[in-house]
Amino acid sequence: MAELEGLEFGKSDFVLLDEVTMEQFMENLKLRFGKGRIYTYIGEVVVSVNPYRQMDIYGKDSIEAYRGRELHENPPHLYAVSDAAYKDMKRRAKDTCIVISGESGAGKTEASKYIMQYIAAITDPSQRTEVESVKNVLLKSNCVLEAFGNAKTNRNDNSSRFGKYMDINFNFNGDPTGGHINNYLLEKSRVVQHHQGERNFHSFYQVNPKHEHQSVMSALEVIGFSTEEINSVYQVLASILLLGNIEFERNGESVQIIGLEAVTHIAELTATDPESICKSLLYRTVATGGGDVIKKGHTKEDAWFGRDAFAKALYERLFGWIVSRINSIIEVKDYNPLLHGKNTVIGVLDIYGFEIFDNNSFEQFCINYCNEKLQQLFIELILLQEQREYQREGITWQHIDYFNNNIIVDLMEQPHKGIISILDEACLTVGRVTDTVCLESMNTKLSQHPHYTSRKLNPTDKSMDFQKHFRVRHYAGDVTYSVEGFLDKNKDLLFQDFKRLMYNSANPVLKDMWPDGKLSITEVTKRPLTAASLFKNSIVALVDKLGCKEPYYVRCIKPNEMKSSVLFDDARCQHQVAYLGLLENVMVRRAGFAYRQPYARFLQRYKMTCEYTWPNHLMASDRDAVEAIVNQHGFQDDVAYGLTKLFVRAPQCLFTLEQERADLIPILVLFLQKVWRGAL
Ligand code: AD9
Ligand code: MG
Repeated sequence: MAELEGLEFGKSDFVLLDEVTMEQFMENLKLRFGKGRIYTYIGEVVVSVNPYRQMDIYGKDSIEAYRGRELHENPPHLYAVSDAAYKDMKRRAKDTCIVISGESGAGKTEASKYIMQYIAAITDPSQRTEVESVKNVLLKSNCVLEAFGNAKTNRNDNSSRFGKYMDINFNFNGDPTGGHINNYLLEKSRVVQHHQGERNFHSFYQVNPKHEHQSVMSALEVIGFSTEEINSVYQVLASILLLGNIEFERNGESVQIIGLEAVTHIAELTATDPESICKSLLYRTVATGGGDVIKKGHTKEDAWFGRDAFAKALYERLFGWIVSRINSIIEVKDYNPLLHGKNTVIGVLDIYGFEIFDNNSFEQFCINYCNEKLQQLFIELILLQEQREYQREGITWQHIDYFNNNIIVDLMEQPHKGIISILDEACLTVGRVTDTVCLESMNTKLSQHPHYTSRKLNPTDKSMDFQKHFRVRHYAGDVTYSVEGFLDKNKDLLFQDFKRLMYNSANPVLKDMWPDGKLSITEVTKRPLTAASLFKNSIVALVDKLGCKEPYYVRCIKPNEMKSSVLFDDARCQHQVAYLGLLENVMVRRAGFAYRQPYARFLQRYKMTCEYTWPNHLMASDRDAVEAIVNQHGFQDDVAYGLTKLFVRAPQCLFTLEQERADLIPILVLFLQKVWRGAL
């Protein structure tokens, strides 16, 4: 068992702070980071600070130390929450989930991998082939998803450019039987454009560094992709790169392609013909009012737009296809609840954190919307969880005031009035509605909203071009969005011709990625949902899914911008603590009873501090023995007795007990040594 931490490492649970102030919170966080203690609790929530160095805390010994133990028996660790989520799922046959949040580079993806490794390590002791293979596929899928969904950004060399929610299914024995991955909003614009110093998705560079390429290839093979499928994946990647070599020039009235060799090459790779590719790049098929179908030539701008949209869509479809292929391999098959018992789930959510950049666009808007929704869920669930625990234990619940971000969520998602609706309306309006016109509409409709600032209202502020920006006061801080490109990104238009082109590919794998290419132009009358609405729907579904599970939280903090293992940037960390709502979290936890522990465990830890319980008690129950400890210390007014647990209102009681325990241990050790040596 891992050694419990001494007091020199600070408080292992923020609820034990003397006072809940930002100063004390930060002091404790910094002290612990400096001493290599990267995890700290707030009750059952783990606060994690990215160490930016290899820590010796994830090995087999650590796994054994945490296996089957209760949360506060060992120093705070991801493994402890993973174990709690697993035990909860197994003992109570209840679905649980672990929600990991924090900004880019804070350590979410690493945390999700450690959690999965832990779960894999503690399950299936008899190592049955079918369970081992499920575990293997689940672990290998990380490698593949990272290769195709991660990229080097200015903030993180291995930044996830998509949100990931993975369900792991378990049978009644508690062994993994399968899983399912949901992916959210892949940042596909990176395929055609990225900031200086950043890169495209890793997958585009793994043709050269041989070992990386091989590890992805072997992961694909282990998961169960066929050779044909793996070849197809690389053919699509190569085609996207080649599309970048195609350019357009005006020739009289029409537009022509420069780079026909690239077209020929793409045709070979995608099992289509060069002529069809040229047509799709230069024309679009439209249905006229009279029901005729005609080919309309692109302008040069349309052709560029079409080419980029095609490259982005090829990648997005490829990524989506890889995920669904993995899902089809790991889905639980032949599960009969009558034979196999209840099928339960642990979900792990690793999703982009709140983003505030110098230039915030549509993607940041969506990501921040998602974070508002998750924050809303966090507040509701943390409070609800507390309420339920009080009910279970028969203790009276007192109302707690907290900041409710519903008002911001409404600003973004409310039908007809919210920003997403206004954007959608602008996208559906016939004729050329520009980003600026759409902004005007938002300014008019939302100018009274306390969390929306029309930049136009303050034209003296020269820091931003007021015709292009609006500002939202998010729970995590103010973000100024540049509306430029919002409508195009929201419409996410891809000419139907490209879909048909790919659907007609002679390669069945590629065809499979483009099922909607089957529709003829006269059938494609209904407008597809906009990108923002699709995203909104997927996040609403995600929140529903998480809402009916027992949640565990990991809140990740990035200690500095330099990827340094020793630097603790006070201002940056404090900002994150503030917007993750960690202080409020401590307050909620302390508002009623800061600390609670099952009677047996409380007794085990503090029995040495009371003459009636040391070394053993003779009372009717552990609860009575605990009462004896409480009474001897005069804590009667600070506690309540639940059915199975003692609830402690004032953390000071625990400090006193901890201190007494720390003072007594050396004396007891001396005493025992003397007994052993026969001196007593
Ligand atoms: V992003 O939103 O996907 O851009 P994440 O996922 O929050 O971001 P990530 O897990 O990728 O961050 O961590 C960034 C880097 O920090 C990793 O590549 C590691 O180099 C480093 N890191 C994070 N957590 C740990 C850890 N527990 N131990 C050691 C770590 N290094
Ligand atoms: Mg990540």
